[in-house]
Amino acid sequence: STLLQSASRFLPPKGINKLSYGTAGFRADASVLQSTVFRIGILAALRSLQTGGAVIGLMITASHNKVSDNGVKVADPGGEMLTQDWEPFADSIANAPDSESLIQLINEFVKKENIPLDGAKAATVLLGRDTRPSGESLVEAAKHGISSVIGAVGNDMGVVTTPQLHWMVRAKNTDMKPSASELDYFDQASTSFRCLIDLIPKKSHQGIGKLIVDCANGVGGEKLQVLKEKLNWLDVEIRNSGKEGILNEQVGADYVQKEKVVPQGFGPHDVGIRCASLDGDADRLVYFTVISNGNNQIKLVDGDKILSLFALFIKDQLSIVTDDTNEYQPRVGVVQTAYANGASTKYLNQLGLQVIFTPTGVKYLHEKAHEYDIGIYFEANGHGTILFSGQFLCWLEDRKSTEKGMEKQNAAKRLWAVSKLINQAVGDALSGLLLVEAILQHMGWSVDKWNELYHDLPSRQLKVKVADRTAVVTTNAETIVEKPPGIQEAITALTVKYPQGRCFVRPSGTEDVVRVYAEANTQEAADELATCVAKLVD
Ligand code: NG1
Ligand code: ZN
Repeated sequence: STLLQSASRFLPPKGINKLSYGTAGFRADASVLQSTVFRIGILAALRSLQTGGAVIGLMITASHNKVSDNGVKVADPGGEMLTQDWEPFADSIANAPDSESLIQLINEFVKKENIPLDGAKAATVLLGRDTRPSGESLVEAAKHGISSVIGAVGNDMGVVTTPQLHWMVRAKNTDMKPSASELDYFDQASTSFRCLIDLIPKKSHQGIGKLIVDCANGVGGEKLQVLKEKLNWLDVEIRNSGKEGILNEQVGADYVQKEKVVPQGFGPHDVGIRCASLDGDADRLVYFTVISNGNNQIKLVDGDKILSLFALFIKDQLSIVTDDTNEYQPRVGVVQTAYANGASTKYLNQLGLQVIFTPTGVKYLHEKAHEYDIGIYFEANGHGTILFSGQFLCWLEDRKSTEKGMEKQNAAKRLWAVSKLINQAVGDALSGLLLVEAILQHMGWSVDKWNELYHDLPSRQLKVKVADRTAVVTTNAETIVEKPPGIQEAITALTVKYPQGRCFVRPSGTEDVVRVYAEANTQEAADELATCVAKLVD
């Protein structure tokens, strides 16, 4: 068969470690990924068949990893991450040693899932890649995998951000836009952004100065340039767009958030200016300012603070649109992980918002946020978005046109524009950036004013290399250690010694380490607590 022929051309190299779909798809050195990507091409085509011919996404990226790495992940019909039920199948086919065992696994799975392989339904897979040099040949491998499934076609979108690909998948399947393209993405983002700016009350309309964006030398640079040309009065300077240096090397959101120093190309001349960093595939966003005489130190404005800004704005606008006489009261939920700074959680609670915790990983946060009319989620590292329920959007559409009173109507229009601007499929640095900029302009706030919403508690993150990270088992959104026995009691005994102390450990889903996180009232105390707890798991 054609599958057997092409499968035998894509065999995994001998002697590599077992691959795992993990929290963010398969990632490894690009040179070992050809067969994995070919096989995930098959999986994506099967998923399309199983979902009645829906468009499925396949993205070639390794996000913030070094340039020699690459990876592959799959987007489901709604634009969200591949359903968790299919992850074991992804793992098993990625690790099949030869074509015969691969074909056997596929046949078993097709039977079990009742996937119609008769060619009656067409399967469509949308392909995208970031700017890594290995991307092109990996996309070719994926196309071979897709076309080895009868009736399946791959549509190559070329170089796009991860969130753009997810957005297009979603738009094609659920927004009744079968022809949705990258151009539609840019149109929707720029139109809804302009709408938010036009709705700013005249009195608070004031310049907030320019923004400088570090694009991690990745795909975000060229895409932000397109937005900048569409919004020609938007005062943004683009740095690290790709020509200045190497992808993710001392640049980008991951580097800035973890190291808390300026990225390459930034320095004393930028003191006082609002700066932002994207990661390599533009699905993470953080802001920062350069500290004067600070030896390249920065003041970080992380995902928790972006979340807090969004939550505050949404809550304000919602309180204008709704009143006690409305029989429909939209439910707002804010979703965080244990890595959220304790000061942010306290702030959100003080705003009267319900805060829920999930384990680390976008798939968990996204799923939880879906339970609300407005679900806002962010990881501290800058990945997050806002989800709106269909029921809420219907209600809002009605308010937008029938509501008496200018301010009520405007607030409804603002919320509507937010739902169009922000990516409903996945966290998106570009649309997130436009929303931050629109809200700051609306409030007339500087980045410092924003940063003063609350003060981060000092924190420390450490990683401990262990023989077997699966020996650590956690519960309660990863805040409590269940196994090995005795560890949790020891962590608690250490933590209570420090004012405002909080500490947890968990096995990483992407690296072979156990992570330790500690928070306390001083940096010295947070460092000490983290170091002591790290010794417990070592
Ligand atoms: P792990 O390695 O499971 O901690 C990391 C990040 C997650 C998420 C994933 C996927 C931290 C502490 N963890 O997961 O937030 O972004 O990578 O990329 O930043
Ligand atoms: Zn990323």
